[in-house]
Amino acid sequence: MHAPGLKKKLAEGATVFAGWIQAEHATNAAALARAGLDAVVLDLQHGALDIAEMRRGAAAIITEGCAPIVRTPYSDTGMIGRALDTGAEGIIAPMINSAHDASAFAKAAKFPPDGQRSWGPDAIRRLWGMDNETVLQTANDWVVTWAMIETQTAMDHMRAIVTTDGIDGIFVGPNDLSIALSGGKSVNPGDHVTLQACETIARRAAAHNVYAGIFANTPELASTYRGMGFQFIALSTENALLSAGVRAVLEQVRGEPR
Ligand code: 3PY
Ligand code: MG
Repeated sequence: MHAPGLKKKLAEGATVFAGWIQAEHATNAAALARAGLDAVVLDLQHGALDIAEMRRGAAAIITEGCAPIVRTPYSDTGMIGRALDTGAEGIIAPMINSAHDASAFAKAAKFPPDGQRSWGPDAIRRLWGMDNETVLQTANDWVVTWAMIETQTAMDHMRAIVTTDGIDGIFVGPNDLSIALSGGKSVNPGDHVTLQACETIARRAAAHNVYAGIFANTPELASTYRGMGFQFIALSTENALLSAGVRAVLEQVRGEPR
C-alpha cells in the first residue's frame, strides 16, 4: 500500500501528468492510472460521474498506486467534503475569482484549525491504511487545493487568490480563459493572447510559491505549458487519449500515417 505522494512529487519539483475522466463510469480510471500517469482527475463539473462512481473511481486509482483528484462542479463545501472523503489527494475548484472564493474553498478542504472540513474518514482509512489520528494529523498536508483561474476577474485578483491561506496551487482552465479573453468570440487555448496569459499566470504562481497546473487540449499544448513552467499538466480526457491510442496503433499496423 502506498502513501499519498502527489504533494511530495510537486515539492520535489517533478512535472506531474494527469488523465481526466468525464464519462459516466469511472471504469477507465484504472487503465489511465496503470498507463503510468501520476494522477487521474475525476471531473464532476463537466463529466457525467455521480457520487458513487466518483467513489469507485478514486478507489480504483488508489489501488493502482496513483493519485485521485476530483474537480468539483463548483467551489461547493458539501461536494468538496464528499470528494475528499473518497481519499482524493486534491481538489480542483472551478471559477475561483476572488480571495473570498479562494478562502471558502481552502477552508472546506482543510480540517481545523486551518479550515472547517467535516469528518468522514471511512474510505480514507480503508484505502490509505490510516487510523483516525493519522487522517486528522496528516490530511491537511497531503491534500492539494487547486484554485481554477479561468476568467479575467481571476487574473485581476490572482495575487489575492494565491496568497490566500490554504491555497496550494492554481489550475488554469485555458478553454474558459480563452473565451473570457476574447470577449466570448472564440474558444482557442492556442491563441496568442491566451498563451501569453498562461505564461503570466505560471510566472506569478512561481513568484508566490504556489504550484501551477493546467488542462492541455493537445500534446503540443502540454509541451508548451511544460516549457512555461506548469508542473501539473492534465493530458486531456479519456476519450481523447483513447482516440490518440487507436490512431497510434493504426499507424503502426498500417505502416504509415493516415
Ligand atoms: C477549461 O479549459 O476551461 C477547463 O475547465 C479545463 O477542462
Ligand atoms: Mg473551465
